[in-house]
Amino acid sequence: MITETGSTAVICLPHQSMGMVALIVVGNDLSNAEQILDARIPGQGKDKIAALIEEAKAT
Ligand SMILES: [Cu+2]
Repeated sequence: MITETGSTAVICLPHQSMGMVALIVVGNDLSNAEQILDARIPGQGKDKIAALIEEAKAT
């Protein structure tokens, strides 16, 4: 259970390079989005996380 506001990236280790990632945003808090973007996520996973953050910002 996530009880604090903020954003958490969920990364499937074997498939992250194919984009199997997710973003959990609690309380519409994207204040740590830059830290998530700085994380070393290979391949399509990085692009997918960036797209999910942009989508969350737009909602
Ligand atoms: Cu996977």
